[in-house]
Amino acid sequence: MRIVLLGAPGSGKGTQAKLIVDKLNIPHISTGDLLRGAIAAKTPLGLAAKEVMDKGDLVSDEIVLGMLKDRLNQDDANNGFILDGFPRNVTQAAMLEDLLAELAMQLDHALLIQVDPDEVVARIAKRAEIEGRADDTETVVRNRLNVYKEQTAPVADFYKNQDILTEVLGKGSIEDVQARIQAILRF
Ligand code: B4P
Repeated sequence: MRIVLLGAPGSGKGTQAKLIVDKLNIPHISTGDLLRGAIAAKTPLGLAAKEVMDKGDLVSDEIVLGMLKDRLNQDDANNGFILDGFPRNVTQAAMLEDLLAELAMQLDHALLIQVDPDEVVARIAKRAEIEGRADDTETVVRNRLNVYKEQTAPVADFYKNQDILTEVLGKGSIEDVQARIQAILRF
């Protein structure tokens, strides 16, 4: 199964993706995690990405696509994957479509996790206390939410037009949300 997970920052994409891969045995590909890995390894790409991520802006489409292409070419992605945090704008959605066509692959589902902005801010504030991520401060989170509204929300229409979009209520416990996702994906 090939799945794209969409949603605002803190909507639960990463949290839900980890639970889905445990059940479906497909890789969880998070562009946020790939970028944080490059930062931790202090690669030139990571250093360039860090400055942009710390402000809550989007890293360049070319950098993210290059990373994603390398990841999708690994053997474990042959039988399916869950993409978390990609595509982040309509350009990336079109780039993904081209890349999948090149690999003779097709998406099965785009899931949009819907959570109120106040809930998202509260969740990220909690994570900030635990993990101390540089982009989880209140000012940066507000910018990330604006970037989401302006650039990422339109991606939902892209998949709605392809008839593969399903909205998932992201309210309630992690288990509640997972149960809704499992009902949609039927596993
Ligand atoms: P991401 O790593 O994607 O960060 P995120 O949006 O905060 O993650 P997520 O939404 O998965 O958080 P989660 O739900 O797990 O991106 C970070 C940055 O990387 C971006 O701002 C951008 O700069 C860059 N980037 C990434 N992809 C890019 C791309 N394609 N193009 C360009 N730039 C890109 O968790 C949130 C918190 O909520 C957790 O603490 C979790 O425990 C909690 N939570 C989850 N579900 C809950 C529930 N039901 N109830 C209560 N708490 C819950």
